[in-house]
This record gives sequence, C-alpha cells and structure tokens, in this order.
Amino acid sequence: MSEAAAPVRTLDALIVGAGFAGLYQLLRLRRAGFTAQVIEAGDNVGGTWYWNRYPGARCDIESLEYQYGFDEALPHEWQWSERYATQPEILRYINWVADRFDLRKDVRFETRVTSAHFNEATNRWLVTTDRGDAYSAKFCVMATGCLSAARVPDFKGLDSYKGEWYHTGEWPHEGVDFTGKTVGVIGTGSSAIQSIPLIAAQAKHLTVFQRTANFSVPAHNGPIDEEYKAKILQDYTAFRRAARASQGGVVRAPAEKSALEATPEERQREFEIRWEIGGFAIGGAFIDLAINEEANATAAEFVRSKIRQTVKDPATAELLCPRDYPFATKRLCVDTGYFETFNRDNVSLVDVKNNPVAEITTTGLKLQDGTAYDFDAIVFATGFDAMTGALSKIDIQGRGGLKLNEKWEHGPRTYLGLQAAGFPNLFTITGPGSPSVLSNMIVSIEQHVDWITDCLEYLRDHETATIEATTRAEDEWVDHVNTVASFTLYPKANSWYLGANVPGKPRVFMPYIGGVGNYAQKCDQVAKDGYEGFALDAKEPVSAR
Ligand code: N01
Repeated sequence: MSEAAAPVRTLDALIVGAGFAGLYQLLRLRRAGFTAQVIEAGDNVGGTWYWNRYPGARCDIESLEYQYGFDEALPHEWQWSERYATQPEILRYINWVADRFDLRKDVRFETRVTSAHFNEATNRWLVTTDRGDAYSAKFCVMATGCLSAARVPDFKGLDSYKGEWYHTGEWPHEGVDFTGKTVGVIGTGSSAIQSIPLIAAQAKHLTVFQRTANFSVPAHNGPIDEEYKAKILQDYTAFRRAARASQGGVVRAPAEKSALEATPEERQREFEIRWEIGGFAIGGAFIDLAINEEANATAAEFVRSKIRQTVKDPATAELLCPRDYPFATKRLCVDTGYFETFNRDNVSLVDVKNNPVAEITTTGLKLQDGTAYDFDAIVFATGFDAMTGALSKIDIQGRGGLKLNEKWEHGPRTYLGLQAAGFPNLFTITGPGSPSVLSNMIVSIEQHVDWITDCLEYLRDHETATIEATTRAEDEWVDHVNTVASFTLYPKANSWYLGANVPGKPRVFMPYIGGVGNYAQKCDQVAKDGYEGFALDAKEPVSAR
C-alpha cells in the first residue's frame, strides 16, 4: 500500500450492504460480541428500498409479513398504514429500526467495496473500497441483495439522448414530475407494472414498449385487517416460525387439490376467490400449477380472461395477454390498476417482441423497422443483473487467487447459497442456490443471518480458523437445486431467475425452489451435524496468532 493510504482496520467481520440483511447481520454480530463494520454505497440504510423510489413502488408481500420478526416488540410498536406498504413507508421503517438499535454508527456510507481478497497466510479477507479504505476481516458477509445491480440494456445512442432518462432501480431521491411530458417506458416487469399507472396519470402521453407480456394480479390494497393483525400479534414469533417452515416464507393454508381433479366450475370458483383476495394468493390455488402444464394452463387462461374483461380495446388486450410461457414462471406481478391504464386515451402500447428497440436517438428511440418516437423522458424499467450482478462487480478472490467471477463463469455454484468452495469464511446472504427471491425475502434473510451468526459463534467456541464449503457438497447441492427446478415449469420461461435477461449470462436456474421450510431444515441439520459439507480448519496460521 502507498504511504498515503488509510491504515488497514482489523475486524472480526466485514458486511457489505446496509439493507434488511446487512443491518440485521450487524446487530446479531454485535450482540454476539464480534467487531463488525458495514460498507454501504448509498448515503443511508435501506438497500432495495433506498434505491427503488420509482412512483408506485411498494412491496408485493403484505406489511404484516414483510417486516423483521427477530424482536417481538417491533411489530407491536410499528404501525403499518396499509396492507401492502409503499416504498417510503418501508424506508421509514428500516430507518426506525436502524435508529432503535443505533446501527448507523457502524455503517460507512457512500462507499463501495471494490475488492475482497483472501490471504491464505493470515486466513483473513483484505477488503478495499473506492474511498481507499482497507479492512482486514476474518469473515466477510455479502449482504449485497439479489436485485441490486440495475441494468440498462446496452442500447446504441443512449449517450446522445437529450431528454431525461431514469432507471426504476436508481430513481432520483427528489422524485420526478412527468406532468405535461411525453414519456416512454421500456419494460413490463414488476417495476413497470407498478409505475405505469402513476406515470400515466401525470404524463401528457405515455408509450409503453413491451417485449414480453406479464401475468399480473390485482393487489386489492387497502387498510390492514385489524382482527387478523390482532390475532397474529398475539404471538408474532410463532407466526414467523410458521413462515420459516412454509414453502414461500408466508403463512398460507396450502392447496390440497390438483387443478385437473377440480371440475371447471370448482376451478373457476377457486381462482375467483383467490383473485378477490389479491396478490400471490392465486399462485397457491392448486397443488400442481407450478409443475403440470395442463394445470398451469387453467390459471393462465383465467388471468387472460381477466385481462380481456378489463382492457376495452381487443387488440391491446390480446397484446397484453401473456402466452409464451407458463403462468407465474416469470415472477408474478402484483398491480393496482395496471391493465386499466391501457384504457386511458393518453397511453399506448407498442409490441417490441419482433421489432426491438434498435437505438436511442437524440430525441427518443427508434425501433428496428425504423419507426421513431420522441420523448421528453424515457424510463428504463429493464430490471437487474439478478442474484450474481452485485457480487460480480466486486473483485472477489479466494484461495490461490481464484476469482469468484471465473468460478461462476458457467453459472453460480454454492453450497446452500451460503458459501462457495474456494472462498473460506465468505458468506452470501440469500445467495444463489437458496430460496431467496422465491420467498418472502425478510424471512430468508433472517434465516441466513441467524445461521451465519450461529456458525461464527461455533467457530469461535471451537477455536476454528476457517469454514469452507467442500467442492463435493457444493456439486451435490448444485445438482439438487437443478433437479428440483427441472421438476417445475420455471425453466420454460426466459426469466431473470435463469439469467435470461442479460445477454451472454449462462442459463442456470439460480434460486432454490425446494421451499423455505425444507431448506431451513437442511441448514439446521448441517449445523447440528458439525457443519457437514463444510471443511473446518482448526489451525490458525502462525501469522494470525
Ligand atoms: O425487472 P424485470 P423489474 N427491450 O426484469 C424488459 C422485484 N421487484 O425491475 O421480459 C425491451 O422483471 C423485460 O422484457 P423481457 C421482483 O422480484 C419487486 O420489473 O425480458 N424490453 C421486462 O419486461 C421483480 O421480478 C417488487 O422480455 C426490455 C422488463 O424490461 C424483480 O424485482 C417491485 C429490454 C424488466 O422486468 C425485477 O423487476 C419491483 C429491451 N432491451 C421489482 N430489456 C415488489 O415487491 C429488458 N426489457 C413490489
């Protein structure tokens, strides 16, 4: 290091990211007596809820379930104002939690981790940042988020565009006023589906460019059901225990029947009931929607019938009907007035499936066939380099200088989504190979943080220097993750779960679809068995003593 460089700070653990995961990890490590520091790129806490400030951003999981569960007092003290909380309210909540536990003092804001290298002589990670900081940490915990690397497609001409442009995942803090403006939105995923109704209400004219139509169900947002709330708050810890034992990290009565066993009338009734409940309820209507094409087609057709009932212009309705992939095998969207928005006179829908956006011009954009559009503003609702994108931006090197990006060249490989072989003492919270994005993220985050903290305590108690996933355990887990995914219809969609939205990204189903409950049980068993599948090395190298 040069003489001017800051001194290396020695820590037990370095945590990357101050979202829900990083903050809870900090709290747990602090309480367990470890020294820990969080590094965060933003100027405050919040992670995904700090960055995604686009109009209409709110959580698709109900507020009573999308909050921390580790402290019974929190859900009693914090009052959510709606069934589905808005982004500003969730951001206020996470700030309240940060204040309550005095977490900010251990967060270095406006700083990006640039590299993390494992030193085999000392068994420590040397972590550096874009501000010239250097940390020597025994453990490194990546709480970098699954959907945090925003992605604007590599459009020719973007630099030449004279109007304003925004990505939903990096929205200006001061907000954007689209009043009187002509606006183009590219993309029709969750972020677009939430923001389009609000942008349309402001803009002079909105043009939506759709490559793939999406299945979306109404949120039916509204006030919280006080009776239900009182019931779960009687024992919130037990409620969360049930969530951790469930399929998706939310407490729901499981479906019992096959869609194919039900009569058409029964099916219609069940779908209608679930449509009225709103949100993801419809996905759990029958046991075989995710695994049987014929069963799945019944749900797909039900949603298409709702789109046709809602959208007045038949050609627009047909264009909005998804048909290239099974229902809910791309992330199901939850909306408030999305399809209705296409009945407005100031909104038009453009199909870019076979006539893609070819370039951004100085005044707007041009499609492959030469059709040009002028806009005052363009919104890229084009998603993220999901699950691996944030990690791939950091130069992570494990044993023998092994680069994580090289190791994952053909897709991410982990044991339990917690560790990658060759990278001792480095953990990923909700990493690829864990239920993560297929679950209520907070439930999965807490499960990982609890597991990692218990693991670090175990290592300390047993005077163990390193823990590292074995290649064998990793290979078996990756096979298992792929096998379980192959039993489902998910691989049939070109989704970001498979990296399909990023040109050149290997097509690998990244999250674990075997269920939060089964997965948590496996993690617990692994720990009980003395961290089976991990190599534990008791020897502290001489230089670390
Ligand atoms: O991103 P997406 P997102 N030309 O990848 C299109 C979570 N989330 O930000 O489908 C034209 O889903 C792309 O088209 P296609 C949630 O898990 C949660 O909306 O690839 N179009 C797609 O329509 C979600 O799934 C919440 O053909 C292009 C869109 O852009 C995840 O974040 C809210 C294009 C991207 O959709 C990501 O959602 C918001 C191109 N060149 C997000 N490139 C809540 O919980 C891409 N597209 C509320």
